Amino acid sequence: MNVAIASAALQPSRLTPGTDVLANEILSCLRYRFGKDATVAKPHDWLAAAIRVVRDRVIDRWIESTKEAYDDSRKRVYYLSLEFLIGRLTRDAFSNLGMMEEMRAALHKLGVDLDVIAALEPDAALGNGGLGRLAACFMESMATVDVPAHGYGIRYENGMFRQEFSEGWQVELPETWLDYGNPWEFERRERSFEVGFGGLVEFAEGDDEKHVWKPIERVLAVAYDTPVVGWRGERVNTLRLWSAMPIDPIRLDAFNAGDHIGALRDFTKADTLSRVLYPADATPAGQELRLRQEYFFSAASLQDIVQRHLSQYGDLSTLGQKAAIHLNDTHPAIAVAELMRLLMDVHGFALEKAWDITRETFAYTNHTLLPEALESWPVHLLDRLLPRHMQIVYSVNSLLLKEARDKDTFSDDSIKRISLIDETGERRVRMGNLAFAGSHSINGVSALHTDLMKETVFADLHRLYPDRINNKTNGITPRRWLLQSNPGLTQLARETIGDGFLDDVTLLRDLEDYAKDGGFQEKFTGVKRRNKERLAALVVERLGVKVDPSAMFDIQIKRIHEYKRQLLNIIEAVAVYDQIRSHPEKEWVPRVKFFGGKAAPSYVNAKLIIKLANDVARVINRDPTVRGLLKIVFLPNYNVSLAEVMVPAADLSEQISTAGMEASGTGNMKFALNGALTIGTLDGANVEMQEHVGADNIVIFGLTAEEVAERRREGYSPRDVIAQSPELSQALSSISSGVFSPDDPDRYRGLMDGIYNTDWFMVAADFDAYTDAQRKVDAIWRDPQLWAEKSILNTARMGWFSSDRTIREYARDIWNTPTVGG
Ligand code: 26V
Repeated sequence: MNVAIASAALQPSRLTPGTDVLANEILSCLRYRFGKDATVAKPHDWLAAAIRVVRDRVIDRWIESTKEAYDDSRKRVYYLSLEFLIGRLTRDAFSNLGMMEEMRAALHKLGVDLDVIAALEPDAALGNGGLGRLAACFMESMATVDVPAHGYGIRYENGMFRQEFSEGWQVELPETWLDYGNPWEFERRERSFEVGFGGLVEFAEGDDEKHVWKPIERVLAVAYDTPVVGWRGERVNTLRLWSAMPIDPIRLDAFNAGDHIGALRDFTKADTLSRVLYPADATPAGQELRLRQEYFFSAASLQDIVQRHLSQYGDLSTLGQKAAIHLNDTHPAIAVAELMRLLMDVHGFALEKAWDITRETFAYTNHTLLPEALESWPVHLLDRLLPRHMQIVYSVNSLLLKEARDKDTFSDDSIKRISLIDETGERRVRMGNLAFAGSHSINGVSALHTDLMKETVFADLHRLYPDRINNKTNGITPRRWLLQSNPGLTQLARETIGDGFLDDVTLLRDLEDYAKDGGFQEKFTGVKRRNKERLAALVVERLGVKVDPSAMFDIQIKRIHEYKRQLLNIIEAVAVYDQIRSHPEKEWVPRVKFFGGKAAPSYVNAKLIIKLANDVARVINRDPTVRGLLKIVFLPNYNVSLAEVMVPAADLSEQISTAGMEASGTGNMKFALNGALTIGTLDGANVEMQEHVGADNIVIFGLTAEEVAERRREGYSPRDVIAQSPELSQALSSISSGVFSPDDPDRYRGLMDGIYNTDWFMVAADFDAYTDAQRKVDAIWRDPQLWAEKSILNTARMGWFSSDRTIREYARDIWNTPTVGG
């Protein structure tokens, strides 16, 4: 299906050359770069040619942006992230450059439909979920608010897996996004660095103070650069992704001796480093390859950063004044030890001085409190793979523990918790503590999450360094999540309040004046209706299921995880199904419940939840007694591009995590900006969304984070709760007894027993509050004007959640660098 692309037409700028010129450039690109003419060019060729023509225009700004940063010696920001969940790039770039309409016209002249070829671009899915998508939004916002920034990551050949369903079960298939090449990237062979592993540490000759690490293995990190265009194309930053290569691609001696496989061993070994993205976002990866990936990209990035700094300033003692290195979670935390190594072993700084420079340079964002997602590496593994780094960890640990001991207010237990080494079982290095100790700023991603960080994982470190933890509530880029994905709403807003909000999305608040205006409500609802029709068409195309666009579209899209509680949503659907059948006389609000999301391949319960949703969908969707009042649709292969179609089509956004467990959420922001009402718990950024949109315009239910903690402390008994709720008992027992799995009646017994016995995620405890909240949603829906008003107010009041605001706060409070606008 083609998703219509319209852009917020900008004033023609010096970047827009005119339709005829563009059309000619596309033709000559086809001819001279690809050796084809219009008669033989395939759709992929047209796309590649169109991209190159635009890319060439980006290059001038790119070079200028890079030069400017040299000229005025501005501080540079380096964003280190193992994930960048970009999605398609082309629309972003065309639209930010204001070239969309001209490109459309130029291609049209050549008989090519821009929407058709744009849909061919694969998603760059180099991330799992929220953390990776946030990195992509941040890259776009840094370019927009004029922060000179480089993103650093890995150029995975296989990004996030493609999800298919086989009889309702998730099947993972490799996604090969580079099959047709990647016209946006530039390979920089000349920008390559060696990265070592293993070996031993020696003293430098004649100097017992200085250590020399002699790795036994070496690989080459080769840079691939992608330009990141800010809004209106003023600044173009760089996303630099590293690809691993063997230093000697082939061992000729082995080859000539007939050992053809052995001759290529180095190649295979290096190649695996940048081969696949780890598809887990909360379960411990544990494996050596993951640590190798983390060190590989951290070490390459640091060499690059240090080299750039030295060539401009000549001396590393000023590094922290001229460079801010940001750690996106602990995945690049080994960079702290690597910078220490470079400063001490290569550049001769003493331990304390190196530690000062390091802390001045680094900052760290924590994205989860889930204990199982907090990284730690066995000491023996780090020692074998990175022996010098292990020594450095011990050295900085003694500085850290001395500071704590000197204070006299820390008990032995609290010193044990501050230590970089966890000695409670197998000795492990705590990467969160290393990142914290090595940074001058540690931030959470919503107000609630930051408070919880101070009270839980980092309580002791926070007591030792009370000024370091700060909050930076997440945001989303309004360019991708409004202007591009919802051209209808963008156009309506422009007609109503003018163009100011294109540059400052908080100006959407001017729409508040129209929230009760019947004429405007009708137009607003009309836009939503067309977005729903577009999604309905996609559902027919992908699943052969018909859904009615006048029903409420209730959507939960995100990674499948027990704490996100897709199960609560499914059980509620089962309860409603029971009700519809047992009370056919009652009036029900017609709903379509949409799901989308991937489960980590090793996460058994998450995969079972997907199967359950599909089993429940099959039964409900085929039951004539339901009379179409309830439908369930699980769209496979949820990714950024699918989100761009689903988000603008939502009436209701499900943000129902167990309070205290979702660090922020960013999908919640995308939906509300596009006019969906939220049903949600007081978790993550939902709390701040309630403050911004107003308590009347969001439906909040359930236990608070504090209450969840209290219930767990006092010994929560789900069985008692279930016994009190006939609806819940009925739903659980029908799932448990095989009503939805007649082919395997015990399939869900274990999953349901988990709720009866432990219910760690408080599904039972929140169930009645959730169903009450859903009936409240129904009541609002029955009053279309009231719904429209609340929906408009959501759009009008979500501007604060722009990632431009978030980045300005990072720049001001953490990186100490100026921004424009705002
Ligand atoms: C953790 C791990 C653990 C080891 C295995 C591989 C792996 C890969 C990713 C992660 C990160 C999980 C943390 C995460 O994605 N957090 C999400 O960050 C979003 C942006 O701040 C936030 O909105 C979500 O609430 C939070 O769950």
